[in-house]
Amino acid sequence: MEIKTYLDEQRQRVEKHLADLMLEPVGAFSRHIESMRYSLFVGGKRIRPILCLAAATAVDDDEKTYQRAMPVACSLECIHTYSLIHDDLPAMDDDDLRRGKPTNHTVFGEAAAILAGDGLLTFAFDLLSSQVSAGINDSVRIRIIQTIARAAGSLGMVGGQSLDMLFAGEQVGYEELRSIHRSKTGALITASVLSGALVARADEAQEEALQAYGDHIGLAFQIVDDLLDVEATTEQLGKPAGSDIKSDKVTYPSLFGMETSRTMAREAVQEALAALVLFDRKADPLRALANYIVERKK
Ligand code: GRG
Repeated sequence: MEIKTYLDEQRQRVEKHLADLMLEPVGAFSRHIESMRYSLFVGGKRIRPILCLAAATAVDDDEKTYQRAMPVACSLECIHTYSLIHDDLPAMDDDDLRRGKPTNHTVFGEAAAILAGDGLLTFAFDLLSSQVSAGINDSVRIRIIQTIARAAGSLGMVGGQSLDMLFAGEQVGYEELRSIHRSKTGALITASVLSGALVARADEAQEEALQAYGDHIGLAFQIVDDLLDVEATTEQLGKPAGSDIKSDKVTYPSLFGMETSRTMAREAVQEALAALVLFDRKADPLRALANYIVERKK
């Protein structure tokens, strides 16, 4: 499958639905909603929603299942975008470029950016509770909400970010690094895959396999992110390159060197592909996404 065509097409479908579902900037809250929309529509690869849709398709390739997964996919992008807005704040990474454009707080101010993040996070759960309904029973819906809430929360992304802050400037070892990344980056990626599988009513073996797939690509994604921070340009990334070195962060390249890190990312992708062995051709988009994650240039 041609991954570029697939990604472009999926990104467009996600963005169309995001545009349909997102609040309109009218009325008393228009400036606040504008600030949410700014970061949501400014760009981004949309990897998490696409993983959710591809996982649903791997289990059941009926278009109805894909459509049912779409609001879940959109909610994941809202949560991810909130995390980027907050990550860029002066109290966190203090960055002024994201997705190739000025960061939310440099455009709207710090207080408005905090609220834009809060608004997107909350809106994601509004979508999950109000838009994920047709063809999905309440117990499955609750499991989807729980899976995403846990991945985004204190034992997932928020917890990982707090560890990242706690260890800033310290010479952490591999175990700590792995644990930061598993929660900060990996948890939401795995939840994206699992929530898509839940929409499609995956059985236990499929769920287990997709959990393993998500864990391995989450690791590969993070290693590649570290490699790109060293190798790519600010223009390519749409965010400041070299920021890990500047902030003296322990990363895969700083612990293992570039070549070993690249090998580790490729091995993680091989393990992700191996986890898909029980799936047929319907999982080809997931296979292509795993390869894309390790070969990506931004
Ligand atoms: C503030 C609660 C809170 C969490 C922040 C996401 C995050 C946690 C921090 C971002 C720092 C970072 C560079 C993490 C590495 C992996 C990552 C999440 C990269 C950005 O995701 P992409 O590449 O971005 O999918 P786009 O813009 O394409 O959506």
